[in-house]
Formats: sequence, structure tokens, C-alpha cells
Amino acid sequence: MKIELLKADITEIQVDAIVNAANTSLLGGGGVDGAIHRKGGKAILEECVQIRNKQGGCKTGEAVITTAGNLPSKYVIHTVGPVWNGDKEEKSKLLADCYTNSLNLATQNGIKSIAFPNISTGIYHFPKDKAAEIAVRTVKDFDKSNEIEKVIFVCFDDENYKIYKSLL
Ligand code: AR6
Repeated sequence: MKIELLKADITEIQVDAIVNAANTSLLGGGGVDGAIHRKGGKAILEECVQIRNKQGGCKTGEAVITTAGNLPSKYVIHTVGPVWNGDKEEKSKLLADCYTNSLNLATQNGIKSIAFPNISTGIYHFPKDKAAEIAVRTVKDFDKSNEIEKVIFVCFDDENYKIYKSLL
């Protein structure tokens, strides 16, 4: 599995799947979630509503998959990061679950390349250095006989980019 780092807008990345930092409602929001729904168009929201009707949204740490509408990727994997409130161990485990469950879903769907945003480090206030360590460690630990060929960490802000650069 190749790991890459980019400073970019994830909605412009051409990969099999981009990951969305969603919320439990799956109905969209601000940050990267807002950008994905805005650029992806209504197809994504319609599929999110169907999933919501079937299973009542998405729990923190879990992930669901939809098509990507007008985006250059084929799929969007929506995962829900934890809101940081200082309960370190529980929140760290939930953040790791976001990466593992997204990669599992990718594997199940034959996805070869996947791009992650820095889940929970915006509106959900997870400390950026801690979140990056968890993201890198969890992705490196994920071993599913190399079915996923490429993982891209997409940083939007300078601070995250610098942290990832030093970690990778
Ligand atoms: N491309 C890549 N990364 C981005 C983009 C983009 N276009 N826009 C923002 N980021 P956030 P969270 C980065 O707040 O903390 C929403 O309302 C941003 O710099 O998007 O998990 C949801 O509906 C930050 O590093 O997600 C939830 O309610 C990272 O994406 C809530 O926000 C995550 O920031 C989720 O909060």
C-alpha cells in the first residue's frame, strides 16, 4: 500500500473513493462535508437519505458508502469522527475506527485508491497532532493483503500539512 500526502481540496482528487468527515445525520453540514455535497450534487444526498431511512444515519466511528455524483471520484465513503471533549482514550479509539471502517468498506467495494481528509480536526476540534498520529498509525496497521493500492492523506490547512509531512 502506497501512502501519499497532498495539500489540496479533496473534492478535486481523482481516486476511486474520497472519504467525507460527516455527522451522524448524514444530511450534510459545514467543512469538508459541505464542500462534498455542494460539488457532488443531489445524488449523494439522495443516497444518504436512503441509508438514513434504512439504518437511521451513521454512528460515530462507523462508515457508509455512496456514489460520488458530479465529483471526479467514483465513491464517497462517509464516516463520522468523534467530537473532541478531552476523553482521550474513547475518542482516540473512535477516530481510529473511522479509518479502519472506511478502509474495510473500501476493500469490500473493490476500491484501489482512497483519499482521506483530516477527520475531526475542524469543527469537531480533535487536536491535530494527535489525530494525525492516529490516522497514520491506523492506515499503516491496516493489512488486507494489499487490496488497496494507494491511500492519500489530503490536508487542507498548513498546520495539518506540516504535521503529516513530519510524520510521513
Ligand atoms: N478538502 C479537504 N479538506 C477539507 C476541506 C476540503 N474541501 N474543507 C475542510 N477540510 P471538518 P470535522 C478539512 O470541520 O472536524 C461538518 O459540519 C479541515 O481543514 O470538515 O470532522 C460535518 O457535517 C479539517 O482539517 O470536519 C460535521 O457536523 C478537516 O477537513 C462536522 O463538520 C475536517 O474538518 C465534522 O467535523
